[in-house]
Amino acid sequence: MHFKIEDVPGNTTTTTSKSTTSILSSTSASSIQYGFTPTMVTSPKTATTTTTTTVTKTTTTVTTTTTTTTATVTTTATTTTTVTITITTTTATVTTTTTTTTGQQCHEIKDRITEATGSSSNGDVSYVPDFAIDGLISETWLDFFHSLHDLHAWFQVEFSNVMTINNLFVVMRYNCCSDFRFKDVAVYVGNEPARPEKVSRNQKCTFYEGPPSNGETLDLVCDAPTSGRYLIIQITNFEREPMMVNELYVCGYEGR
Ligand SMILES: [Ca+2]
Repeated sequence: MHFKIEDVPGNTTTTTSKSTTSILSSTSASSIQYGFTPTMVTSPKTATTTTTTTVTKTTTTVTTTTTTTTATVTTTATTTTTVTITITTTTATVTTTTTTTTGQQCHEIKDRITEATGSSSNGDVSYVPDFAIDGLISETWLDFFHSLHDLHAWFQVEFSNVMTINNLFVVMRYNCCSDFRFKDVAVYVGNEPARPEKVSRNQKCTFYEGPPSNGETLDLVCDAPTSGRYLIIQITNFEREPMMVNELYVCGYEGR
């Protein structure tokens, strides 16, 4: 039994079915600016707000009927007036739907990733680094990147060329552990690959204190556009927690 991650429940045979979900949709974007054809994807953080407005319209129709009787005798004259008023009320309902999109737009550059590596893998083929860039989100106990309890555990992707990174989406592991392990995480971008047990010396793109919720998608925005051949997601504290990445989406463009 090489499946030794301590947080897997006792009866693992009931939780090994795979279920994957892709959360991002793609549309084409211009290739003029970036020298290649980037993929436009919309943030998975899309909220829909529905507003219902009720308008009441009142139409009033007044019909007046006048009857006049005039006596022909000289002593008495009588005039009778009858007024009939008809009121018609019409109610109309107008529904207005407003869709509000939040989060960052992303020129996704997964196709520029040539290799994914980790500070280690926990020894099971179900947790190798490639699962973090396969385009799928695992909702099970398997099929995401999971390192050992390394000091300053990290996950790294290498690009085919120098890329400038604006932001990234990191999908957390479902079911367990992200809510206490993914803390004090820095994202570094630069030309130096990650080293065992060492905090990266590349430029820090952003820092996330955490922790997130299990299954949460983090929208991490660089403090400033940051360029390099490597993007490294690394735990910077000394708690020796494993790095786990369910899926990574990197947003940027080629060059500096
Ligand atoms: Ca994945």
